[in-house]
Amino acid sequence: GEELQDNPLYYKTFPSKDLHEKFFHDVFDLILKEAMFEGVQRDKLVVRFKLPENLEKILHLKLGKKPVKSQEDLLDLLKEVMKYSVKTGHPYFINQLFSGLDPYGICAEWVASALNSSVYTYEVAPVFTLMELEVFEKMRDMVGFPRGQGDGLFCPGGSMANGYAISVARYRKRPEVKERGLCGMKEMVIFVSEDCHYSFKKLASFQGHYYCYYLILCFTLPPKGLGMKNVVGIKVDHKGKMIIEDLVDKIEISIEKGQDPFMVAATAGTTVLGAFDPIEEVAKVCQKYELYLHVDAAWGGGALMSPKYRHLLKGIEKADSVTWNPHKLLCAPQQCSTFLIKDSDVCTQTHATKATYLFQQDKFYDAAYYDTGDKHVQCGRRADVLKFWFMWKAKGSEGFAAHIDHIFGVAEYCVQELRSRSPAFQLLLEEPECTNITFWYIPPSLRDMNNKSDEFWEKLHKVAPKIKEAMMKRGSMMITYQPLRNYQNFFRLVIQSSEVTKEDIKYFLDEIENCGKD
Ligand code: ABU
Repeated sequence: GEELQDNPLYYKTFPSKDLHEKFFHDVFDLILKEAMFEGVQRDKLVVRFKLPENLEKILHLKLGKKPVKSQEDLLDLLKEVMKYSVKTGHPYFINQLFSGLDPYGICAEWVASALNSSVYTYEVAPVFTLMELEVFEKMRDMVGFPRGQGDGLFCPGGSMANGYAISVARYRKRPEVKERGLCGMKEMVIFVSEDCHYSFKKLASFQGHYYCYYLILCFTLPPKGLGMKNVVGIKVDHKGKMIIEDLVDKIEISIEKGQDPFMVAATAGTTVLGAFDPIEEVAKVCQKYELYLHVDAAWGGGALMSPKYRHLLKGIEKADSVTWNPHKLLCAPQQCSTFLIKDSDVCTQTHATKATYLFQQDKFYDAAYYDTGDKHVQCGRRADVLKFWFMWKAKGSEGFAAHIDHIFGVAEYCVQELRSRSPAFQLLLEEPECTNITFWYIPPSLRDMNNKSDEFWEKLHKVAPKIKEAMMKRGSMMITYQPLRNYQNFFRLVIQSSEVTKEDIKYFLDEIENCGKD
């Protein structure tokens, strides 16, 4: 065919019907085949795993001065990308807190990409601005904030949503922080459960510097600021839920030390065990000590859609703010993370800098209300709202409820199946609250050992990584494992795609047994 660089349009950033139309169709056919339909069938691999040094040799990654020869070559590059990428939409991908392929969500994501918007001003993103207002109101209503009032932000991931909570809570407690940072402040403290998401530590450190003025003064002056050490872990019970007595004790200790506690973050659906903290009780403590209450429902928030399961988040309406990621339990395409807050103005008060080139106050429409960008920390921002709004249109709240009920039902089946396969499998949590199912696989050679001995646990710790390696190399499925507190490596099976069936659960457990033969 014609060499790409012989075409005078080859360098343009605008699609040409002559040059690109067939290419678009070819790419679209490829996506449908490899990522949507044939490529994610159960008889296909989840991953063609290669070690980095081998994958580097297969992929044509090096960049040069000249373009590739032809569009066929470009298409081959995309085929290569698809071939060696993990098929996270495959029903046997149960590795992470996202999976599945929502057809309407994916289509809307393509539309958002094609429109290439940036949702900071109404003039640039009129439809998405109004759409965000509608989606946030509806989500706040589901959370139970009075009359659905408040504000909302789409964030680049749940970590950033938790970071917004820290930022806003800190501003609420010490508004001078906006101008002066933490200079001269007392040591500020956040309380989280031991099993909370790691983002709280990261974002506390990101937003505040933990320091002493001079090394020599460290011994005489109290430390200042906000760092990882100021995120205090609260003990959890056997189910992974925050223990209220320990929360109260640690708040009291912090006050006695002369620190400045300002926030408690409860978790609704912890990352590993799927535990729901007792929000109502946490809220009472927050009220007593006048602390900001954030609920990280990034994972468990989807359960709010189901009349059957929303009780898991009882009390969430008492929170000041909530993180809720529809790309998790609700299967919206990545990324779809929200920060919802009861106070309508505080995000703007905390973050706005009124950049005059973007947020002109003398616009011909109500820019103070409709130019939503200044309350974010980001400037440019994708229209993540579209996929979620479109999915909601396609399913209605009832469709989301049916999805949640289905996946919780499959998770309950998985627990029964694991019990029935004892002694090969042992549950960590006998009665998980969310769709995280945590368990050990006990290979035949360990089944007669004393399961209280250190030797047993040392050996068992090595089992899950070996099984994971075997399944990755086979490409047959992907499930994650981890240690947690005193627990040695165990598997975490998570279900969020309503494509996963009871038959699939049997396949997962059979495959773990196959990979785990001594
Ligand atoms: N940040 C939560 C996602 C981690 C996971 O998929 O397990």
